[in-house]
Formats: sequence, C-alpha cells, structure tokens
Amino acid sequence: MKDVKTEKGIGRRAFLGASAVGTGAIVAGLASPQPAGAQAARPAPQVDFPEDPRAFGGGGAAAGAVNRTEMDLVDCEVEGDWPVDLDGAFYRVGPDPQYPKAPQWVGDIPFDGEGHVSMFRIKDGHVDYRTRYARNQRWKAQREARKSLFGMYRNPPTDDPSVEGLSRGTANTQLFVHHGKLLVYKEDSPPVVMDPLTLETLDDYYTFGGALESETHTAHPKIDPLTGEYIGFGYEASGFLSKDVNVFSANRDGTITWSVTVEAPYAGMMHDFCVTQDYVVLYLTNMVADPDIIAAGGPHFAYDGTVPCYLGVLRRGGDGSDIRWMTGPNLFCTHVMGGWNEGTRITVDMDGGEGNQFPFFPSKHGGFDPQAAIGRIRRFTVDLANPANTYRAETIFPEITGVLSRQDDRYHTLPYRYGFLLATGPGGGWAVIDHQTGTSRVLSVPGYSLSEMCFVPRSKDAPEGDGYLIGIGSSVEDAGRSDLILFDLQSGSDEPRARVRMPFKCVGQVHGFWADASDIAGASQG
Ligand code: V55
Ligand code: FE
Repeated sequence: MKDVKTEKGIGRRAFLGASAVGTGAIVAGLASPQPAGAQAARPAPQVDFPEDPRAFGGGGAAAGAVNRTEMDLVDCEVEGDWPVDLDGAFYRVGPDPQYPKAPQWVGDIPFDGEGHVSMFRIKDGHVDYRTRYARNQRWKAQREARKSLFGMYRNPPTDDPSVEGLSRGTANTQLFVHHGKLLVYKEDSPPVVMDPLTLETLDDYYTFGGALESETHTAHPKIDPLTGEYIGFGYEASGFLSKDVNVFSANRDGTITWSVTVEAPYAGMMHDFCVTQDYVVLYLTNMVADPDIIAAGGPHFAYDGTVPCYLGVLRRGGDGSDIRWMTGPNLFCTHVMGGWNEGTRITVDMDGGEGNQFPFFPSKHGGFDPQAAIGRIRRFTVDLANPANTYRAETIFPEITGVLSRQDDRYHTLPYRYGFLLATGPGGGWAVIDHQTGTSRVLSVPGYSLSEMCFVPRSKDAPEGDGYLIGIGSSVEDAGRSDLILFDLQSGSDEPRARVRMPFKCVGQVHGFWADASDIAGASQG
C-alpha cells in the first residue's frame, strides 16, 4: 500500500527546470529541484540524507541542502559604512530539514522542512548573529526520537502514529514582532513564540491567550499603523480541508478584539492577504487541497489551472456576512505588495504569474509551465458599489519580473508609494518600485544571488521609503558564502553601503523581518 502511495505522489510531480522562476525556486538555499523516487531503505539510526539532490534534504549539509547548526557569532566582520545608529534585529526563517525523511517520504517538498530562525542583532555598529530552530511540537518529538516522524507536506495520515495529536506546524515561513513577542509562522498551524533576543522557544502553540478561533494562522499578518492593531487570518480554520477562513484582529497588547469566520469557495492555498483601512481582502489561489492526492500520500496541494482564483472582500469589524468572492483575470498571486481603499474602491498590488509558481506541487492538468510562472506586479481593483462579483487586474511595471513583493510595512492598509520585490531573470536583484513617478530600479550585487530583502526605516518616524534594504546575498564564486547586504536607498549610489562578511553560507530563508529595538523588550540592555 505504501509503495502505491509513493508511486502515485511522485508520478504526478511536474519537473522543475533550471529556468523556473517561481517563488518556490527562489527561496534562498531551497532551490533544490524535484524530489526523486524512493531511496532504498537505510538502517534507522544514522542521519544519512539521500544523495539524490531532488529528494527532501538531498545531498545533506555537504551539498548545502541542510544547515542544522544552531550557533552564535558575536561581532561579525563588517565592511563599509555601517550606520551606527541602526538599532534593531533582522530576523529570517526558512525550512531546514531536521532529519531525513523515512524512505517512503523522501519525495516530500522543500516547504516541509523544520523552521530554523536566524537573527542579526544590530546595535552601535556591531552585528551579532544567532540561529535557533523553532522548538515546535514536531521538532521536540523528532529530537526525542532522533529521527523524522512526520510524513508528507501537510498530510497528517502519513505521520508516524506516535505523533498523533501533536501540532504539525514547522514555523518555517515568516516571523513578526508584535506585543513583545517574536511570532514564527507556518500557515497550517498557530504561531510559535520565541524570545526576540535569545531565540528561546517560549510557546510551541500560541493562541493569543486561548482566544484564537482558527486552528491555523497565516504567515503574513498585517499591522494597522494608525492603531497598532494586528490583523491575521487562517484558512482551513475549522480543521483539515475545511473551507472556513477565520479573520481576526488583536490590539497592541495581543488581545483579540474581532474574529469572524467566512466560507471560501473551495479549500486552497491562501498564502497572503491585504488589509486596508476598511476592508480585508483575501486571495484564494487555485493551488487546491485535493483529497484524492492527499489520500494517495501526496502533498496537501495540487495546481488546478481549470478553477478560478478568487478575491474575497469583507468589511473590517463586520460579522462577515458581507463577504463577496470575486473572479477576474486568473492570476496565481502569492504575495501582497500593498493595498488601500478609497470609499468602496479597493486597490491591491500583488506579484504573481499567469500559472503555477510552485513546481514541486503536482499539477492536475498538464505540466509545469516556467513561462506562466514568471511573476509580475498585478494591480487588482474592485469597486464594491458595482454589484458584479468581478475584479479588474492589470500588469504594472511590466519591465520588472520577480517574486516576494513587499513594502515599507509602516504603510500597511494605507495608500503607498514604494514597493520592493526580488527581481528575477537577467539583471536580477532588489527592485525598488516608485508608484508616484512610475519608475523602477534594480539594485544588484555582481557575483551574488540575493534572497528576499526587507525595508528598514532610517528611523522609526522617517518618511516612507527613507531607509535601507537589508538581506542576504550568496556569493556565486565563493560556494554560496553569505554576505548580509545593506543598501541605502537615499545614497544615490547603486552599490551597497555596507556588508557583513559571514564566514559560511547562512541557513536558508523564505522571508525576513526587521524589528526596531524599541519593539524588542530588553533590547536596550544590550
Ligand atoms: C509558501 C511557503 C510555505 C508554505 C506555503 O511562499 C506557501 C509560500 C515555506 O512554506 O507552506
Ligand atoms: Fe510568504
């Protein structure tokens, strides 16, 4: 029976070509291509990652496919004009396989690695580096057993029976600092809380004091800068494969003050969302949760190009009965750059392709199309005064291709001027979009391949876009050795202002987050 499952799961996979440009191929250190067929069974106790680079953790540490090293490096080597008044922390997180999978699950996808958090603590011109795994329920059970106990990506029936009832959350996707906590997310589970300075795991299943009504929580919550409110959501909120979507907000203290549950047209991936001053905008992609593929031991999602993506709009603070699901040009969008509303008119900017951007998920019809995966900035507009449940979508800045868009986070919910994304293709780098002038530029570092960046305001109340871009670059010549790269957006130069030369390739990431020291309890003590 298990062999049948494996065969089916793997046979359905699309091939990830070298030219793939989807988000899934871009997340740093995770660019491992396609999982392969089952390896021959190995003796149990050894930690011996499969050699096939397409397998989960394939090649192990020697191939840079896993890192697994928790470490502290005090006073990293800093080069250039590092701004000495910068005081805060740049956090990153990504999947980093804790153990090789049991032989029948070596075809698991990179998104299923255990969350490994890294932090650059920056103060007085000093940069200290620390990394820790999120000690979630899964990590602890596997640590105890000294082996992998969880099967396929978001597929509980594939787990070892000993872990039934434990959270499957890997905390491997994004992090956020709010109400004094470092929250670490995987969208299939509630957040994990870590101490923002020591990175000690404080809560392996954080429910906002028991008030979280969803069994899941997005990796991309938003902040209302006018109130300090935190707005989050969870899909498959009422359990595995449920169509329920819970949307909530919490005040500055982390007390949930609004929570409402709506129903989506189908169960599918809803990775990011947009919050405006008056509305919450959900986005359901046609990466569907297919019960047959799941029952056959495949991953939780499969791409179905025959079903529409939906934009879901509801009023903030309402009871959810006003939810409207809208269709339009079908675009596979994963990340929100920004969005706002003027009365009933809503604008949301997302990056996305015309088709699947995650080649390691199976495709229900046809293969993976690298061309359709190419991301561009898509501007979605809706006027709720119009009774038709349709949105408009146009491509803006068509000269820029890329993924993982974001903004100056202090402009969540508001009209915004600057957006950023990881530009792919020739001349890739960090794209800076200026919506006001309609211009864009790409900051690149010759010989380096860049991960997603984060905007750092020059000071807490600096004007929008006045500050830095920070992120990891991986040296092509130097076997992937990492630099932490800092561009000053106002310097007038296209060169980095400063770099931190790391002595190794840093643990991989999906996303990063900047927190100002004033938001980190205890940061002023050093
Ligand atoms: C994403 C990442 C995930 C996931 C679902 O980037 C979506 C999108 C790292 O895990 O599980
Ligand atoms: Fe994301």
